[in-house]
Amino acid sequence: MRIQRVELRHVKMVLVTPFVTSMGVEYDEEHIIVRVDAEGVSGWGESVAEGTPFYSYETVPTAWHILKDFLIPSILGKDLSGIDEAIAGYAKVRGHMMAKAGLEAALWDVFAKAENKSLSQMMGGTRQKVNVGVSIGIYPSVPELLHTVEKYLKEGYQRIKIKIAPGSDLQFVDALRREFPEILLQVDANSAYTLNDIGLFKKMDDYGLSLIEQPLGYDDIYDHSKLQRELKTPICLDESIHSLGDTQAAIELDSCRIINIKPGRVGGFTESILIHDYCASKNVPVWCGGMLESGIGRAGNVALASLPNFTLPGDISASKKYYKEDIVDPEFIVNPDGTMDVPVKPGIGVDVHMKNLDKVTVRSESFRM
Ligand code: OSB
Ligand code: MG
Repeated sequence: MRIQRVELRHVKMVLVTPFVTSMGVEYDEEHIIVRVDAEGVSGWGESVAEGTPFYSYETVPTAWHILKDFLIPSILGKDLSGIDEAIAGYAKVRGHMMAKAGLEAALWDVFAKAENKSLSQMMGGTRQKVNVGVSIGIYPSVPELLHTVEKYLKEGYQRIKIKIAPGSDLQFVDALRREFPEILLQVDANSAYTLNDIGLFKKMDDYGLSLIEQPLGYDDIYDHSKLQRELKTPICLDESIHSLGDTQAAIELDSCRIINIKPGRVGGFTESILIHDYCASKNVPVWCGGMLESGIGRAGNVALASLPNFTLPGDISASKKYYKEDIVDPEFIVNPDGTMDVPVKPGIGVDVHMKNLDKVTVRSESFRM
């Protein structure tokens, strides 16, 4: 496929509810939408670099720079045989996984549409529906959190993840467990603790949590192995994992027993699938994380989660959980049984809602051969 044009759009979408984590409060989400045109086919991807360098060092401006000055020039005008050739062309760019993943996703969509296959089929997916969960920010009080959780459970979500931070942790876990003894419940600390907090995690160990996500340093693998040794509850790594190599190190060191795969964090679907396959070979379950994506990024996550070793419900929620209006048509919905349908149409399997996309675009730039 000859790559004729690439367009970047900086989008800013207002969240339905502000998202509070140990990293701060987010009121809106900024990402980059990538469009690649090749021989009459348009492919769409989403780079999940955010407006702030708090979850990751990448931001919209850094991803824009890397895309514009290095990644796009490496594919523009080329007649690519496939996605691997594109990846090989920019492999010398170190890091910047979110920038890479946005472009790679658009290329997956181009090649899938050209072959008349859904993304799920292209990736080797085996499910028509994926099990989904919801990620809930930190609430000011226990009653407000209980009320929110009850609402999501009624909508069908199969598991609840709450964000925790020092001072906003055990009281919420304790209250949720009392109220909902049977639900799949997990916590995400986004690196807010250190090994000095081992006493707190030992207490949390008694609540039958499915996992504790990224309790320690955002780039740490070693300290997590020391914590995992002391706990029955599986640790799940998010921020620390950027590649298959990181995954192998974490599993060999027993730093975690579950992996959160976010395509944006590991450079794209290709690396995500390698991590999935390795974890499957080690009997390590994986689940698909989220970055408050629009429907464009969500479509890729749903397709990825249709692979066989995605055995735990993902952070893949309905469009309306995040945004009043999505930029795809139809928007993503959650079935009453807590599943989401995997799109079957070619590529991302949903149409881009151009009018809504224009409304949230704050800057765009296009590049031609
Ligand atoms: O740590 O998983 C995280 C959102 C933005 C940045 C980091 C994280 C998250 C979420 C939300 O937890 C997941 C989602 O519903 O998209
Ligand atoms: Mg996380």
